[in-house]
This record gives sequence, structure tokens and C-alpha cells, in this order.
Amino acid sequence: MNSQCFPALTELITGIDMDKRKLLAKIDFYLVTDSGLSKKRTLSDVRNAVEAGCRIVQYREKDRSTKEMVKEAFLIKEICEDKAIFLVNDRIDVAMAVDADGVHIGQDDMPIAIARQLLGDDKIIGLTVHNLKEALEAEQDGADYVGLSPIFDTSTKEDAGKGIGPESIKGVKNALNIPIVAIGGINKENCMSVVRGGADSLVAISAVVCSDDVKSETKYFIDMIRITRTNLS
Ligand code: TZP
Ligand code: MG
Repeated sequence: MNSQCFPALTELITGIDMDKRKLLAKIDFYLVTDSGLSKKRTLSDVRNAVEAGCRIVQYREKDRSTKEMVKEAFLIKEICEDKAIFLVNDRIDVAMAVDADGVHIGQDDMPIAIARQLLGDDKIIGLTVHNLKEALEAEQDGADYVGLSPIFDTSTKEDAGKGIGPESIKGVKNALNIPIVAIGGINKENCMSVVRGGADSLVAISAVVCSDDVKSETKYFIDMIRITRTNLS
């Protein structure tokens, strides 16, 4: 079926919009992989999260060779296919090699303007920001979304810094037009405060990948985000 001719019909049938850029406006729970913490391994985590309805996956791998990463990235891309946005953390070369939907980069990584030149206008670029100033710069430089970090203290990323608190999200949300993904120390107990704070989406790495049942944990976060949003509106 030609999704460009029948977008509404396609969405009705598949449950998602086939255009990954449009899908970015609809993300809720955001999966970031972590092979060091994962109980059931990265591919299983991605498969289960996508089956639970997760619409965005970031392949974040710090311990593998480029060759292994490319191989695994191809497999993750296949799982995400037309169901979820597939981004690669930091490694623009890996993202390009597998034709991923985009990248997620940090403040010390490739400048957005150069990443954009390399990837093209169709790809999604997310940038980690820690405050309003960085968030405004990110939007101005052409980021498609920001990852606001860390909301709470976390031991998953050693250099993440101190948590800024969920109440800090609102100021960034009010100043930006692009989506805000909250990350850092988010779990089942505090996730509602993050959505109430104004986050469009959230990441909870250890709370999900350390679990025996990634599918049900993902489902929990997706349901909670949607219910909290509905109650806010
Ligand atoms: N970037 C900022 S904090 C973080 C990353 C990758 C780790 C978040 O992990 P957790 O387990 O959800 O606190
Ligand atoms: Mg990085």
C-alpha cells in the first residue's frame, strides 16, 4: 500500500504513522539499550519493547567493535522496521552504514550542523542537553528533539552529574517547540512527576533492561505516560 496516498488508512491498519519524522511527535516511552546492564541481551530487549508498543529505540553500545555494532544495528533496524524510530547513539558512521533513522549525540560529539550535512535533512538528530541554554541552542542548531539529562541522580552513566529535578522540565518545555525526552534515574515510582513536569517522552534504562520482563515493564511505562497525559489535559 502507498502510505503517501493513504496516510490515515495506513495508520488505521498499522496503528502507527509510517513517516518516522511524524512518529517523533507521538513518542512516549523511549528505549535506550545497554548491553552491560541488560538481563536478556540487547536484541531481546528491543524486540520486547517494540512488541509492547515502544516507538523509538536508541542503540547505545560502548563495549563492542565497529564491526559487531554494524551487525547488531542491522538486526535492530529490522526489528524496528515500520514500527519504531531507530537511532544510533554517538556513532554517526554506524548510523550511516545501516541507514538508521538518525542519531542521538552529546554536547561533546559532532556539531549538529556537521551531523546534519553528513546525514541529510530526512534523518532525526537528538541532542543531550542539561539546561535551558543548551536546549535553546540545540533547537536553533536544528536538533529534532532534546534529551534533558539527568532528571534524577543515576548510577547508569558515571559522568551524568546531579539530577536537575522534574520541576526543571517545565521551563525548558515552555521555551522549546521540539520534543523533550527526559532521562536519568527515572523509574516506576517517579515517572509520573516527569510527565507532569512536561516531558514528551522518557527513558528508563535500568528500570527496564535489568528486568526479567522487558515487555511488561515497557508496557507499564507506556500506559502510565498516556494515562498521566490524559489526566493533565
Ligand atoms: N544519559 C544521561 S543519564 C543516562 C544517560 C544514558 C543513563 C540513564 O539510565 P537510567 O538507568 O535510566 O538512570
Ligand atoms: Mg554521547
